[in-house]
Amino acid sequence: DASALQQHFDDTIASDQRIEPRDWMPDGYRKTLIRQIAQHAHSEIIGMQPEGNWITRAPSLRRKSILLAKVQDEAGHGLYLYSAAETLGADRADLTDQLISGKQKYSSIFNYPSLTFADVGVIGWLVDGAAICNQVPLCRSSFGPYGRAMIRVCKEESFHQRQGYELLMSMMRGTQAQRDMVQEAVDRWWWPALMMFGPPDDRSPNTEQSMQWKIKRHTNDELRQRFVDMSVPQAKALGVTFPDPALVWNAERGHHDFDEPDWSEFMAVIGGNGACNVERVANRRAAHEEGEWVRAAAVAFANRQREEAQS
Ligand code: FAQ
Repeated sequence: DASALQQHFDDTIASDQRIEPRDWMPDGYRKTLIRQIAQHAHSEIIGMQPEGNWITRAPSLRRKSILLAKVQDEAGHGLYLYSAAETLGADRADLTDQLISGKQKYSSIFNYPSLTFADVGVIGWLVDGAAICNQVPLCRSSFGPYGRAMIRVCKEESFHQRQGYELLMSMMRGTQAQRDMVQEAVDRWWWPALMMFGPPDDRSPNTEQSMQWKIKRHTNDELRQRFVDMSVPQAKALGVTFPDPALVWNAERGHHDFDEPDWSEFMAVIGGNGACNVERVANRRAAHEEGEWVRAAAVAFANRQREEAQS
């Protein structure tokens, strides 16, 4: 009966076991996972655009091939995550419709423009860095397919992060103009990177329940703090600064203090009013519409093969 199913679910969560697709789960748990996984998948797909912008203009063949491979990895992550959402009963075509109609969100970070080639390095370093910080704990998420997907995704994101850092190291060894370009890109991406972790805990409607369900393993503020602490020594080694005068080591807390991002900007961006929201979604919609004949051809081919196998 219903209470026995709920009890079994609660016990599974309490004993740190995994919930698998065929297990009974509360509707809210399923809905929350579909929301988070879909948003995550959409982020990977939309996240191809800021860096994709530089593929044709990468300064060398080596940088171009690295960037191509990285952007292609993001597509793979997106597809992998859509598959995880499908194990919960979501329909992939429906999720795409929700993205291109603006009903489902994707990460705020991808609504900022990538203005110089240094942005490619900074996205790798800070954006992939924040993504890893957020996603490593998700490898222990209570839903099996999501946790397992995160393991592979994190391995690739770590590689991406080093790629970004190495690119920036090269630029910092270059001319003063190149160093200035890196600093300018860091100044633009720092605050948006902090916003990736979501609203502060006291304004995060989903955190408490998601922590109870062990979908999330840390709160938004905990992970944001971890990211700041991790990034400060990396910035020092690189020779750049973050645009926050309040950023100082607090020996008592054993953490860095830092200022709040502009949460009204965050709300505007997730509400669809960031610098690039319209362009990002329009590009995704155009790709979907222009790809219609490919999907139709794939279905026709599969049908013909099935008919041939039957005859
Ligand atoms: N942007 O109650 P909470 C990548 C929404 S990494 C947009 O705190 P939650 C790799 C939230 O959905 C980026 N929306 O929500 C890459 C909720 O919306 P609702 C993707 C945001 O879920 C690198 C509302 O605000 N990573 O793509 C954001 O408990 C380089 C209230 O917030 C993931 O998605 C935001 N930043 O915590 C690719 C990781 N923050 O209820 C290419 C998985 C919050 O209106 C290049 N997701 N919202 O529908 C998570 O860990 C969580 O969903 C959080 C938000 C932490 C993002």
